[in-house]
Amino acid sequence: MAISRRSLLTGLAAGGGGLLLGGCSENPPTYGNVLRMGDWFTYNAQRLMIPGRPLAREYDRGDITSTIAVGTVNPGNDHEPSFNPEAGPLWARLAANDFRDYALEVTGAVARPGRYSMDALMRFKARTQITRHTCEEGWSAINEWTGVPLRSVLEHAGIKHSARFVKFVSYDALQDSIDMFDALHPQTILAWGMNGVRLPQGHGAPLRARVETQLGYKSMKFLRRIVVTEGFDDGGKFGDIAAGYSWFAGI
Ligand SMILES: Nc1nc2c(c(=O)[nH]1)N[C@H]1C(S)=C(S)[C@@H](COP(=O)(O)O)O[C@H]1N2
Ligand SMILES: [Mo]
Repeated sequence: MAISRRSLLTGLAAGGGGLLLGGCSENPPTYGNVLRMGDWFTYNAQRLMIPGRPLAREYDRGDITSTIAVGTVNPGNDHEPSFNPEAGPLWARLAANDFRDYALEVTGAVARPGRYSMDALMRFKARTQITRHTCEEGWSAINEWTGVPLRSVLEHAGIKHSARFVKFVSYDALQDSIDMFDALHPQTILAWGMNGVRLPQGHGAPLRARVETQLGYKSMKFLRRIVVTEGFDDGGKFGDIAAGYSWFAGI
């Protein structure tokens, strides 16, 4: 399956340039820093070499491996390295009530900003995929993920033509973003299920991103909010760059 060039251009072309054609100043990972030219090259090389939209490999149920939860496993625990004093206690309160009061906030460059409860998210047509998670630290694991394609939620909220990135804000002290190309990818889902059960706490309950085209750290757990942005936002002290990671981690 491929996202047509037309839908890509609809999503990206506004605002002068567009990702595929833009010059350096339009490309997110460098912003003037020579050391980040490697990111710029990887990003552009991938985007040029993959004009269609290849799917990440999908596996069979028998290939599923055990997985440990890494990074934040409990955003409500103030001993966690990425504890967020503002959001962590909110998550703990929601978790105590089985996330019945949870709502994902969708804001930014959308026609209809809003909040989506778990029930609302689960009413969208779900996608299930068995994929390999590849952590930047060298391990990988295969699991089945079920959720709503990010694309469905973005289209429901009404993506503005100026939209170019989707930012993920977590209940811990992490943020990340992906470009519209990956956001509209059919395997980019907001997962609420894992291996046939509701997403376990340590793996990002109640909702996490699965970005199958990039390394594991791009699959943000414990989603609080998604913000559609027109400009690149590196997440400041909450972002990849501050943590020493590449913003673009295509695989
Ligand atoms: N909010 C949040 N998301 C996160 C992390 C984290 O610490 N906090 N760790 C990332 C990293 S480095 C990896 S490898 C995966 C781990 O997912 P898992 O715990 O389900 O194995 O989540 C990613 N998403
Ligand atoms: Mo990771």
